[in-house]
Amino acid sequence: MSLTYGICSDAHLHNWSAFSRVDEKGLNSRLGHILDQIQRAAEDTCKAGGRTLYITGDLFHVRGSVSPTVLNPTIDLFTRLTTSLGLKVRVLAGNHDLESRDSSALGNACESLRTISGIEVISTPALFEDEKVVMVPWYDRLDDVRHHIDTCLADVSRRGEIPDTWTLMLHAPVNGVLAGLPDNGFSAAELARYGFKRVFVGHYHNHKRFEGEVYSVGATTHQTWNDVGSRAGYLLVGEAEVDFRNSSAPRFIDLDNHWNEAEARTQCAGNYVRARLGEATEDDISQLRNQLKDWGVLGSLVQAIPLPRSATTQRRSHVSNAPTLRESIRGWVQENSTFGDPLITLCNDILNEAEAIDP
Ligand SMILES: [Mn+2]
Repeated sequence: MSLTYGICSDAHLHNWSAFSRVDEKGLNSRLGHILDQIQRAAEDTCKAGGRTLYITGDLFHVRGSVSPTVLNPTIDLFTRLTTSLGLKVRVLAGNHDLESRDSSALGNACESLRTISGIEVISTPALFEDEKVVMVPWYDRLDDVRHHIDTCLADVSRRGEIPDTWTLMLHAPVNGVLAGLPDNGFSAAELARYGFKRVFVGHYHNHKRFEGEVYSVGATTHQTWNDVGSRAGYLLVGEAEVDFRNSSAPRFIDLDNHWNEAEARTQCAGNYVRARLGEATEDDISQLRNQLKDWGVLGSLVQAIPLPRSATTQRRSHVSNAPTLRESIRGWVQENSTFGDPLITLCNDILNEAEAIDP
């Protein structure tokens, strides 16, 4: 029996609009990138000697409605994975796959794949003896998830086995995967305490490894500006190790002013790049856009507070009469605070964010 398998999560198959094109066959280019990454994960799983690809939820993006131009290429891909590669694919229900709040076969969009031989769709908790994997789909309330994990554990012990030879896969929030979110999910420590060999969790879009062999799988690719800085890709799981492979799909990145020319080229090429200019004229903006294009970006978003082309002098004289909001803040910080320049920079960044527009 092979003890190697692959795991993908949070593919969010969708006709994404930002930066997408439609190819000659009518396929959305961004949907194509995601399908390609699932295929890559499947191929790498086979190369590593694995026979199964697990998908830990949110295969689809739009709850309760999957468009034919998304569904049909997805069916084609999964058919190829099971026929050409001979893989088994196990697809767990995530919240985005579901029309309902809790997982059920009737409301799970992934069930449309179950007619493909070799695809198993997990809409209710299930144990797979062949690779000793427990899968628990999405339930809105954490206590329901806990209840289902307990039931599966009871099933494991009824088989005369101990949990530490089994692996748990679920779709649920885990605290500490994404910065800035309140801790209202599972703690990794709680999941580790169940005593499984490993726990793999889909839902939050960032790959992260916790103490106690608990892993946030991470999304298959970047999807929006919320993903800047997150780790997207897929996992190859062996008996002794878990290997994270970065997605090779375009990423959403922020232009960093500290990059030199060569670094900027490397970082920008083939990615979607956001740049914040602050106050800038139309000329500044188009100059930066051309620069980004020259560096090979696939798409760019330049955020700026536009100034009229010829108004520089006018603005200066205006400024001398009445301070801008930025100048007022600078003045206040200098007079009243010991934090000085770092605080002024922080305030300006917040203002840039608040005032930013996509021209
Ligand atoms: Mn989710």
